[in-house]
Amino acid sequence: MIRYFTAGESHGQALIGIVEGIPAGLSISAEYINHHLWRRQQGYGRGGRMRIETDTVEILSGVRFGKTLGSPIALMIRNKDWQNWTERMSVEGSGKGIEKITVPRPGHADYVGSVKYAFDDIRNVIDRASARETAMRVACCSIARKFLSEVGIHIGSHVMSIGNAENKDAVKLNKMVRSLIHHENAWSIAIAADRSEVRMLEKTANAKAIAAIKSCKKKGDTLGGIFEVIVSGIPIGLGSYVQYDRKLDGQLAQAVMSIHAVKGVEIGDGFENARRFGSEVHDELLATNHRALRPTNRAGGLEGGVTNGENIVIRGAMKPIATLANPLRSVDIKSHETVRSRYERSDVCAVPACAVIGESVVAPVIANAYLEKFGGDSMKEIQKRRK
Ligand code: EPS
Repeated sequence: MIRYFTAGESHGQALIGIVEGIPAGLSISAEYINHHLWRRQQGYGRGGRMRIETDTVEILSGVRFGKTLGSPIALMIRNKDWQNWTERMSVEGSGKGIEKITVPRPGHADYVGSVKYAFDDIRNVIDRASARETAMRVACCSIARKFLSEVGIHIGSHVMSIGNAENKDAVKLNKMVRSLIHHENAWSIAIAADRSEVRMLEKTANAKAIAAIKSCKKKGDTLGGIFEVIVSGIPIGLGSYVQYDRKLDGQLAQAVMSIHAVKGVEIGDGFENARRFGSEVHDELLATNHRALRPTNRAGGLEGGVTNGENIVIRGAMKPIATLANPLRSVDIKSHETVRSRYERSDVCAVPACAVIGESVVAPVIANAYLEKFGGDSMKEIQKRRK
């Protein structure tokens, strides 16, 4: 089974990742991972940090002559900004003379983190709770994504809304998405979305979103939004209904919910379906020569926690980033006074990046379900088993 861990502080020396369980013989390169890292760094509304960093990965182990060895893969992304933080984030020394941060930002992990770990300096929380960690998550998960692409499973995403800016015509948007997939696979959605600064497929919504971010920035505020991840090429029967922790929809929801600032997840038309009659919700089965076909996919490709052969559709709702240039009230944990919260350089909107992270985190979940069904130790063995 594929497992991965990340380590690293936002302003520390580097981000580190270890990926285990990738079968032997998978072709992988730093260039492939770097492309996804680049995609994560894009988007209108990002802050100053993205102008400092050009995230690139160093593969330290588990790959030889461009192919995985089946052994743990160690990855590193150096933080360029580290050179500006060597004293404040030093591993050694006493920290004497370094200013402590004592005002938590509402909505961030600052307050709960400082209480939980008994810190008197919130910097200790900020640096690990930062969404900078997602750079390494994207790197780790892109190896699972590469594995999936070799077995015909492709992942894409697009942004559905940013603040109030959205395409109100859901049917039109759905048609657009479907036609992109029919021409190729779900990756073609990502390619189309990557052409837009806000990763939106429809021009009017795109322009509205950019205008919304611009005016939000002027006000010192932030904006969230909703993104959709689509996975194509899925065989019937991944996941299981027989035990709660084997339900693939539950596992996918956990993965997407674990992304920083994501506060809602739906599979297919999850929330909209709750307002409809059953007859308007369930995807009918129609007989064809080979197998039952469905004219609709409101279930988002999963029934009973098991893939039904349709594309997996999973959406995430990202709340607006908690760091506000025009801050809310907070409490100084040292003086216990109500004060204005502090501002620390941040993004105004990171929904486009969040969509790329969403594409990434679903990859190991689906790869594991695939390996459970068709698994083996090497790519050769796996390709044979699928036939
Ligand atoms: C991020 C790096 C961070 C933030 C952002 C995501 O860098 P810095 O803290 O130096 O500005 O820009 O993190 C947050 C929005 C957050 O709230 O923590 C990145 O690499 O994506």
